[in-house]
Amino acid sequence: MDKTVIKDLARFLINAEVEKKEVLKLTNEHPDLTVEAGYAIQEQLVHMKLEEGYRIVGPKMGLTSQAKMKQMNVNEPIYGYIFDYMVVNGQELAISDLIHPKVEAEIAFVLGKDIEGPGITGAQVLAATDYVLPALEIIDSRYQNFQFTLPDVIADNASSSRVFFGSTIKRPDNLELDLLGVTLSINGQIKDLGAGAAVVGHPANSVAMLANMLARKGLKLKAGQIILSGGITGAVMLNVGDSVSAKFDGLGTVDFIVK
Ligand code: 0L1
Ligand code: MG
Repeated sequence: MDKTVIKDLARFLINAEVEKKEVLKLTNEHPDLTVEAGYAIQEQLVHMKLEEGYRIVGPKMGLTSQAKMKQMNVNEPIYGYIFDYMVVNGQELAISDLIHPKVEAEIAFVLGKDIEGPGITGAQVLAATDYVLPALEIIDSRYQNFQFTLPDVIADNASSSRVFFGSTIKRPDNLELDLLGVTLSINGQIKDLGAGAAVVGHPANSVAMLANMLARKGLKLKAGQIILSGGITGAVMLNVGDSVSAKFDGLGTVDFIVK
């Protein structure tokens, strides 16, 4: 794809985020957009955000559940990036800054040393992990009604928007992350629940897949990055006034209110 078109499409998606306006998916105008071109647009978008002065907190995995992969007809998750401005300090989500946010519960990993694929396994990820912590990721596709194809959502930085991190941090060897149960409640009602195994069998497998996918681009996972491994629960739509609470077995709770 032509470099100018890649730049224009990346700017189009950044503008949609900044102006909080949903847009039509890129493949309406560019029906031949490939997954590779989707990542080229994402890379350009990341480059532009870095140039604007934002910093990467870490990469994230998306579409890690069987349900989401089946829905998108893919057999591999996708990745995107969480930036510093996306991390919410405090317990309030300003919905007026967003388009149509949804929330999903995830486990985040912080590595003690770099991991470089290919061939990385979940066991190697666990051995390299300093600690894990609970997270609530807010996804906010820039596309109308969350309607997109795979290249579209990759270009849109995997719908990344905001994240709340919990304050309980633990070494992974003290936890069975695949069996770790999570409930996601809104206004006191459980909206979804799951166990870590919902994330490609084990959240560490997801981080290993991420390392191997990044290796195809000559990139690696870096020590100190906070990596979101993928949704244990489904993504639930948010409305003003919602009180959101997720309970993670052994990892405490993460709560916020939608303002
Ligand atoms: O973090 C995620 O799993 C989001 C991936 C993009 C799909 C979506 O927006 O639903
Ligand atoms: Mg997610």
